[in-house]
Amino acid sequence: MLLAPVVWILTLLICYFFAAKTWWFPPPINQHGLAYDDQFMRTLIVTGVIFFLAQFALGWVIFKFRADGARASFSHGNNKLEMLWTSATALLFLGLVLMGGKIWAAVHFDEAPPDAIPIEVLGKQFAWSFRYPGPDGKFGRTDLKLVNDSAGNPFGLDDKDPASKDDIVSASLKVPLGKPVKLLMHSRDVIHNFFVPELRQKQDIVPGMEIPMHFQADKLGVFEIPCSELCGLGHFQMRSTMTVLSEADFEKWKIQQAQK
Ligand SMILES: [Cu+2]
Repeated sequence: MLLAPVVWILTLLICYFFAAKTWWFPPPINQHGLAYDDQFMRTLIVTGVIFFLAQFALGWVIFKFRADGARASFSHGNNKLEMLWTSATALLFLGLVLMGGKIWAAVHFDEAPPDAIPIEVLGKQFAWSFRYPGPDGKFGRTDLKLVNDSAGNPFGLDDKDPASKDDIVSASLKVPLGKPVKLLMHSRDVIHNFFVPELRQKQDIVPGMEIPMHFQADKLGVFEIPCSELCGLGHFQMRSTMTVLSEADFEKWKIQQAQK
């Protein structure tokens, strides 16, 4: 008999932590993040109401059918009711998947706008590197044989190519406010994962592939990029930052970097 109130109290506690947003996401900084959070909320409300009702009913059944000395009776269920809640659940899930799928596809299937700023991302055990094409707007030639982390050349830039000379290599990501950015992501060794929680975007980077991802940040600030794929012993320290700068500051930063 005690089990019923325990189930009810646990249910209320769980619902409270979700409603009060005790442990919640950081606020989003892009349009996709807002759409993502709206869809998350819709899903949470639908599943939350069902969770609450089901747990409440569970407590009631425990209370109502507790052992009171009577002989147990068996029920064979109700086919009509079974069909009803199975198809209702299927419809609900399908609806939520279709709505959420659209938001996901807008990021992963749609092409980046033609004026998006290209930035190459390199993940390796256990650090991030970022490359900008420099003033000429062209990524220069790279050669695997020239890769040298201790000399500050993680991409293997070939100095003999004039297009390589002005490329900017940075250990942290800088992006301009309100401008579309297109990341071209590579991994040198194992699968890594590029994740900025505030963008609500997360993407595996598979060695041997160029994986694109685009976004536009609409809020100034510094945001963490934790590698989100368990990629080896040093995984915990594989993190960098993304700084969203005003357009003027971004241009200034690029000029400073080019002079180095
Ligand atoms: Cu990693």
